[in-house]
Amino acid sequence: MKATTRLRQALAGDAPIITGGAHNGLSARLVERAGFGAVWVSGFEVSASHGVPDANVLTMTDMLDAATSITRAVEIPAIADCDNGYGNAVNVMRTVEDFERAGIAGICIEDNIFPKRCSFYAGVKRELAEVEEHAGKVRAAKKAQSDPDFVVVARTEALIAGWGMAEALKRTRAYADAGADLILIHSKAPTADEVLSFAEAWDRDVPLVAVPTKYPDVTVDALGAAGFKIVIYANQGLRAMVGAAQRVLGEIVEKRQARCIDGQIVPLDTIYDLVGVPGLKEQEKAFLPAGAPPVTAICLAAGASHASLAELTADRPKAMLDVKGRTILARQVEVLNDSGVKDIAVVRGYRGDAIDLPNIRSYQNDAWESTDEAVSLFAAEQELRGRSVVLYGDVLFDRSILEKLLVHDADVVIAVDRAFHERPHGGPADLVTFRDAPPPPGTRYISGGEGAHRLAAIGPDVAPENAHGEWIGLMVLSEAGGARVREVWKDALAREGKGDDPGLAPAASTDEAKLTHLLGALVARGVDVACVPVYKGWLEIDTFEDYRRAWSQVP
Ligand code: SPV
Ligand code: MG
Repeated sequence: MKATTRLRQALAGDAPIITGGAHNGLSARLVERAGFGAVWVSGFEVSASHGVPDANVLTMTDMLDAATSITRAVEIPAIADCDNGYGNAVNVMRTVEDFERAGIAGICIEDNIFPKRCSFYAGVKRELAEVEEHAGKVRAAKKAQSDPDFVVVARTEALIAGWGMAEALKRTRAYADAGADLILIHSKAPTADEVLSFAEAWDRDVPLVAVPTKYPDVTVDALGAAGFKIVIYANQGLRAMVGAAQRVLGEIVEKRQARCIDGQIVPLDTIYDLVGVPGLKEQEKAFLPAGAPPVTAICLAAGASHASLAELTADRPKAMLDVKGRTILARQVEVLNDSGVKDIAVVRGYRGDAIDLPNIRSYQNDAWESTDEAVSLFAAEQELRGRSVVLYGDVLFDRSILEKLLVHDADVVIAVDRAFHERPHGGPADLVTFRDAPPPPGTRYISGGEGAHRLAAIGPDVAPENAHGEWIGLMVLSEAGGARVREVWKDALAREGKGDDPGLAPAASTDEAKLTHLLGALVARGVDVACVPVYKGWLEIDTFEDYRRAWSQVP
């Protein structure tokens, strides 16, 4: 239904329409949410919002802009304060056309001369237009409207100017006779007596409008009983905002931080809601290309280091070791970011407080001394909901390796180095055998040309002579893959809880479980773990010897 028709319907009801002043879309939304029946595009508020007095300093188009943002923001009908119509009757006609097009349900024009002065400014020049001139504007406005439901409110400033009740009545009768739909009788008296006496004397069949700014004691119902059909609370919202902002801003400057004003300001979510962020999300979902689903990286950096690195890692975990000016973790983050993985979580444990990279989420494995990788991974369980990259905190790898895994569509994908024979090994290696016969050792895979193999067995127990490669400590899980891993873990915990073997052999308990044990358990359940073959291009920093090698090999 059109705003004009809604306003007409509300006017046909018994109760007065409680109307709230606004100056933009947000303030209008506050008016609407508070339960007002209509919004008043207030010249006073719009002027104030520009930091200028309410004195025709702004132009008609400034007011039209504000009115447009208001009608776009709310469902309730808007009545625009059009001052004196921004000129003579000719200007009024153009004003009506423009405001009608902006979806305004009605305008109000007052009998101030141009340029006007706000009704409440003391000590300023106050002159009123001739009665005939203003009646002419009312006739022009009614003639210019194209929608028969559009409302023209005629306002007299006779009582404001101190010209008396007789003058106010003379003027408003003329405006009613010129076709005004409502009469606004404005008063700056401290009680409602003046407007109530006016209403008492009012002898036209045209309803009245009140603006109880200076006489706030009167109730909407009392005004309604006296014949007022619209009651405008013209600027209380703005004054509330100014009061709150003055308090809060002053306190921030005084205390030099913002914590002190917690509780005095609304949470950001309140603003998100007011400006329609939930709708924005819906629109994005409905109309933007889905693109690749976001990927979260989970870096396991909880464990302590090998004895040979004890001195270097006395105050930090291995992931925070510096390799030629950047830490291992910073280098990992860079490779992840370069491959489009921006969402990164780190599981901390040993010296976790030393992990201080910006833009990463942190989880804590407090039991890092007595538990292993699987417990660390599940400290960040909530990150396993979508697609994820799981990596050890002590490996450096080429971006091309990660990208090979990311383009793969299997639910569980691991990177397996086929050149493992050539790699110097400090500690035990996670060797891998494939279920299917691989090409002969030394085969160089060409990126994109090879399929993945399927995992048969993984871990340091795989005999080198049976191994087809070495897992580099990097895996990618789809949403379903993550769900399977969680399922394995949940079952293991449940079994263990009942005193049974957790099913993560060779780990005897969930505390001892490594990622290789989770992978083995997936295979045992018939899950295909895709092994993407790679040829070197990575480093594991386990021992001091590895660390020294990293310094010589990393660019
Ligand atoms: C306005 O809100 O701009 C009005 C009402 O005209 S008042 O300021 O009370 O005069
Ligand atoms: Mg005004």
